Amino acid sequence: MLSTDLLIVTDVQHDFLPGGALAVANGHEILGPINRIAGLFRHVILTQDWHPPGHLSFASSHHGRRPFETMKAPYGQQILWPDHCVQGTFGAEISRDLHIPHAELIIRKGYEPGIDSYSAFIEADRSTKTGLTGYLRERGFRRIFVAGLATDFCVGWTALDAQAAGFETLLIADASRAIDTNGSLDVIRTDLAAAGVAVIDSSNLDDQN
Ligand code: VGL
Ligand code: ZN
Repeated sequence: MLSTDLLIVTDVQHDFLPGGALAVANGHEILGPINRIAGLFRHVILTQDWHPPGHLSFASSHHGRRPFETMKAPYGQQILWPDHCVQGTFGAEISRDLHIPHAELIIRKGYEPGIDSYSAFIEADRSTKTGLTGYLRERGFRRIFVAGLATDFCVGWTALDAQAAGFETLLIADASRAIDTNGSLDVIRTDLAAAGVAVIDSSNLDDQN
């Protein structure tokens, strides 16, 4: 891989893995591929979903609401989730089975009590920025590869925003798994294709220079 390539490993946290509060089906299957491809990249960063207790995205924060229902938030439609990735809890920790000692940055997101953030770049209100675009530009990265959990939310939205920020963006499908609620996987596939994000397989990386 080139020195201007970056891998973003998204939300490989206990709560998204089997046994976790918002377990992604077969989420653990990405660990092998991610650990392997991370070694191909000189530059890797991690993201970490990081919510305060009582976060707006939690169904438990709204009387009578159930997980996976949709609610109208001040900034638009919001899917309600089980409590997950609460700051400082075991579930919010990055999995110990992820072996990427050379990861250079962990970017946390979703810490605003009243705003969700699937994307590592811009929160769900679509105006609050995390600062990641500036960080990547200052460091001179050109090509951004995204993998992790979950394809139809944090991985997909991060890839869309990376592409929109002007980076050539590739999503590594076999190193990601989806939640797939109410057709969300089909929606993100359509959006990624429309935006020009390439969806590739991790085996393609061995052929990249
Ligand atoms: C995610 C739902 C809620 C994700 C985070 O990492 O894809 N999904 N919070
Ligand atoms: Zn979350």
